[in-house]
Amino acid sequence: MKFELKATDPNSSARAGVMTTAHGDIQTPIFMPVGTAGTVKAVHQREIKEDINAQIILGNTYHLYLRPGLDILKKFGGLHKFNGWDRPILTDSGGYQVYSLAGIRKIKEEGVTFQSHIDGSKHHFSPETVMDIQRAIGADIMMAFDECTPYPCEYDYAKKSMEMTHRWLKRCCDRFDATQPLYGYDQTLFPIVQGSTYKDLRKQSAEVIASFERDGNAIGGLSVGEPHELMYESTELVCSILPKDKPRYLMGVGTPENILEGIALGVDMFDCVMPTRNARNGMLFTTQGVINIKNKKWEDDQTPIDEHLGGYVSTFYSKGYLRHLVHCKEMLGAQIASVHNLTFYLWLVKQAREQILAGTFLEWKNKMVKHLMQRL
Ligand code: PRF
Repeated sequence: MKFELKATDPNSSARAGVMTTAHGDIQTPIFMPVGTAGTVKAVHQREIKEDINAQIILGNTYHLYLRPGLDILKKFGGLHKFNGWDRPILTDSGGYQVYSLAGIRKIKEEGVTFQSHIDGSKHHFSPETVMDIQRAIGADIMMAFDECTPYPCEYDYAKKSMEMTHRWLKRCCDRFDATQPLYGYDQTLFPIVQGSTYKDLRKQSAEVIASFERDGNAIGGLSVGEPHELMYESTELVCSILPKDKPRYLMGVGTPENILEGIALGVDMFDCVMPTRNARNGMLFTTQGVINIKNKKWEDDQTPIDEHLGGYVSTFYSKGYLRHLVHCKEMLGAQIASVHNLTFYLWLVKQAREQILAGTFLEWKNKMVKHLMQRL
């Protein structure tokens, strides 16, 4: 994988770049729609590509391993062939989903034993098995196996956990380097910085992670309930240590505001369930601010969902019609709202990139953060 910086903002740490993967280029900064179980919920591949113009989507090791399982994925020749998405895919390692979804789990040095959230069956993930699973999925970008600590977290626990994540990373790299891709194209591995909200731990973790000299680096353990200021401080500190010439990925972030602030601090990649999950609950992000489409005030509104966005569903359907669909829990409501919100997120990072290339990012960002988070 290659990463080329195209521009750096003179007034912040924001950067615009291009990542090159076996399944095509990614213009950064980028938002990656979450496709947990091999599908971005309620959205067709054609819409992700042609309406939303996503350049890369996410998959989850934990979910894909449980269903459809590795035998099926291997028979199909990997996730790209299985779901028909021919652009890049990044898979999370399970180092987060195991903690947030699985039933009773035991974390040991060797790995994690957990119960499936689907049928209670018992499974084991280790740094090695998680590398093998991501090889079988065929992700362009694989993530290291880590432990995401909760917030708040005792210092001693955060330190021990971070040290184990570093040891797990060594095992991930050894397994990754000792194995080959299954489907004839290159894959790469990103390590993950941890350390909770402790500055000395974050610094240490960023230094250790950088020393592995992989193609890109991720920042984990944030956006887990800590105040935004702490998230920004940790991100700033970690970005000042991670190499400039490699992409930085802030995992599970966030709101439009979080993304713009993250870009200003030097982050290149983001993912979050927020645009799709909130869409299903009627929360829409628009170029004019945030809308709760279930609100009665939209009942007779004949204006488009967002006429400034330019996407198909956002211009074609009215707020009043979408309100009716979401109100009646019609499936089409979830579909339209999801496509709309993702179109907005991809529009946002594209605008940010253009502002960085033009050298005007910081001023634009400060204006947009206030504008976009207004409640309409
Ligand atoms: N680790 C992994 N995936 C993640 C996180 C993490 O810390 C987060 C934290 N916001 C989201 N997704 N492996």
